[in-house]
Amino acid sequence: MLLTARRLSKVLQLTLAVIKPDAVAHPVMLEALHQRILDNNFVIVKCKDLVWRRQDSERFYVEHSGRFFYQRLVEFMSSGPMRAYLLAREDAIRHWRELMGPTKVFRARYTAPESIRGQFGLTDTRNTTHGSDSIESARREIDFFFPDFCMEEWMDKEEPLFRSGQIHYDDQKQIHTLSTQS
Ligand code: 3AN
Repeated sequence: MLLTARRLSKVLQLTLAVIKPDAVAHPVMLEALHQRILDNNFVIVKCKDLVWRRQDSERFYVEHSGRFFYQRLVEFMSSGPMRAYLLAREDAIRHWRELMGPTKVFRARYTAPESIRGQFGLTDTRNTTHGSDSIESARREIDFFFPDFCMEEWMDKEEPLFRSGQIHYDDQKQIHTLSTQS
């Protein structure tokens, strides 16, 4: 599919988005979330399905290790397959978090019923998606999920092309690629 080239003036920002095991377990929900990403003008730079070991979950959420929900969270995040996305957009971090809605599902349902968590969230732990909350955490989390990806190199070489060029959505790979690469 050829996307209409949208010439953007602001530099694209990268963020890490994760579809958690509660949503990946339901193919229809997973498909709806993938479509939601596309409908909201995110560029899908990378996408991968994976399963965490308990140690991965503990390491990723180490900042929450003293919290009452930590064990529950660690167990849940290593309980089944999930999907990680490397997304690009102007203000990607803010836009993805806005699209996810509040962490707490009860609040999401009432204050942001159209949000992903408002629509699909089950509990405060099984809340469908994750998103980086700052530039620093995006850098750390992208590195955690996509260790071979070099952010500096992408910003330097690919970002200007993604921003100004024609982008193809590759139906097979389910990611965007530059037209010049196809
Ligand atoms: P967010 O994912 O919205 O950035 P964080 O970073 O505060 O929220 O929390 C990380 C994850 O920990 C949440 N996505 C959720 O799965 C879990 N969590 C946060 N707060 C609670 C809570 N009060 N009860 C249960 N699980 C929670």
